[in-house]
Amino acid sequence: MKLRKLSFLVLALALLLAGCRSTAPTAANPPPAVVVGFSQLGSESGWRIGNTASMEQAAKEWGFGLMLDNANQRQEKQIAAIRSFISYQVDVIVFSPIVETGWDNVLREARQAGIPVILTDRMVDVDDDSLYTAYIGADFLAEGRRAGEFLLKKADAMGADHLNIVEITGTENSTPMRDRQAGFAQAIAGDGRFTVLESITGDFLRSKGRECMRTLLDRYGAAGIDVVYSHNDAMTLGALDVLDEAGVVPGKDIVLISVDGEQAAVDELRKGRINCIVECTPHLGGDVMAQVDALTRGKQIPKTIHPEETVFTEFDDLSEIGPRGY
Ligand code: GZL
Repeated sequence: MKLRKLSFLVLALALLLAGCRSTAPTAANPPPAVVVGFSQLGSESGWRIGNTASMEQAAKEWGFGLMLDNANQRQEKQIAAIRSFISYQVDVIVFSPIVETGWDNVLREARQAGIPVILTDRMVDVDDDSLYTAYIGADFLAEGRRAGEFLLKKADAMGADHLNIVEITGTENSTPMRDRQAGFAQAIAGDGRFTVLESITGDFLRSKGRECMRTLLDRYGAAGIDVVYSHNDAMTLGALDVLDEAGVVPGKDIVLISVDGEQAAVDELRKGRINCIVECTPHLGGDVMAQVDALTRGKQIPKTIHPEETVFTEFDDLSEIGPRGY
């Protein structure tokens, strides 16, 4: 334990210098009893920034040391961060895997080191699911279904007999991208009113959401697109920029369905420029750290924990939506 406290001091200072956030212990502020290594995948959206803040706040409330590494959208950086957490011998490793595959080896190394791993926000696709202790994050299939169920209701309200859909997807091979696409497809399956013309990836980035919308408008024309289904608000906001430039009235000429529930997007929903936002909460820190606490006390924890989530649509009383905080 003494070695770890000393090395926490050294490593905490090194992380501080390297730009990773850690609270360097002092005499007045002794090293924490529990240290969490958290590999965050990046800062690509308001959702992600809100998620990081939630994790930092919850660690502070629990009195845990938090070694936070931001991988800036690079899987190899996440793998390196996990290896540094192993060499430091943190109590628990938490990470949000940018994509589902490529984690088996590093997760085996964590297991060999006797360090439990909690997945937050996104899943991994591994041969042996005992390589991680728990998944704490959204049910993305349900989110996708909610998006599709809104469209069924919207099509009924429009009295539409056919609607052309374009889809702007999130990061390829990430759980939210795969399951939001699958859930949406399940909800509209068998209903002859809908054609998905094309799905292109915007990588959850506003800039790429803009590029995607421009490409789709060039390819199909505004008259050829009835619905945009975008896997996150950042890309939706980028698409809105392009629709405005093209003189298209979003929410009226083209139906927009988005996911996350960032404040900026809810503001657009209230203006009628987005028709539906499926909520995906970034506030996972409380659940994660409560499970870290249980684990470090030797308790069994649930394999899967999904947060409560809802959907905001043009058919709802939008005055009931409180401040979003991200
Ligand atoms: C969802 C999360 C996604 C958000 C995007 O849990 O992984 O990543 O929907 C973020 O905003 O980039």
